[in-house]
Amino acid sequence: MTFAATVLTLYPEMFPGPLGHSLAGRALGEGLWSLETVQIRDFATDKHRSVDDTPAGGGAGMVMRADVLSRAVDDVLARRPEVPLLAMTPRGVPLSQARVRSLAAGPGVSILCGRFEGVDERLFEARPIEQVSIGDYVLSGGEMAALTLLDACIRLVPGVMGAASSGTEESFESGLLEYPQYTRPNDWEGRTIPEVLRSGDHARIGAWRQSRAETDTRLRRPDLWERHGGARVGEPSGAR
Ligand code: 6GU
Repeated sequence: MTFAATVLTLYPEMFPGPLGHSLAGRALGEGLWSLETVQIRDFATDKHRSVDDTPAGGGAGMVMRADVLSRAVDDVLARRPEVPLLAMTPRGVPLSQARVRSLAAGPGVSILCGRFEGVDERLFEARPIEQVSIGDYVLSGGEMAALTLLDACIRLVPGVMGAASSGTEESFESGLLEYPQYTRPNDWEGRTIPEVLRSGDHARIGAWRQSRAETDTRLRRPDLWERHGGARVGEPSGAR
């Protein structure tokens, strides 16, 4: 079974883009995932093929029309009824590694890429669309966000990553940032690799890595640390 990605966009030439290279590109060539783009403009009906109009209530920019988008969305929902449909928008629910993992375990994903100042809200009321954001900053459109989401999914599709621990030892899988990594040369500009990592003592190495994952998460991502459980009761705070 392969992971079927369908992207609804005004800019199909942006795909596969970077996903045609490296790990994802190799997997695409091997048929481990597939990519279809749908040109939203093909569902416009007027002679100028318009897909957007001025915002109700006034304001800057243009809003994507529900009537045009619904025809594109209905076409994809009819052809891929078992595949979840997402819309990339800064108004969406933040993407998580847990959601990525659940998508990668399924039959694929369909993704609507918004442009301009947004999408007519009535589309989201009338169709089963999950609105997703990739972070608290604004992109000029959903295409780069869709590429990001697809990259995160594809590397977890069975067969894509090979033996590389299938990604379960990484940042966010444990609810913590990953521990730092080092490689040779041992001495670089007078800085040496922590002795414990060269000791061959896997119990000590495991304990050191867990400790660094916790310290780094607490200092860099207090939000994650709090969700992970934060400072444990009964543990002396001096140990951290
Ligand atoms: Cl999913 N789309 C856009 N346009 N901007 C974003 C985003 C998505 N996530 C964060 N910023």
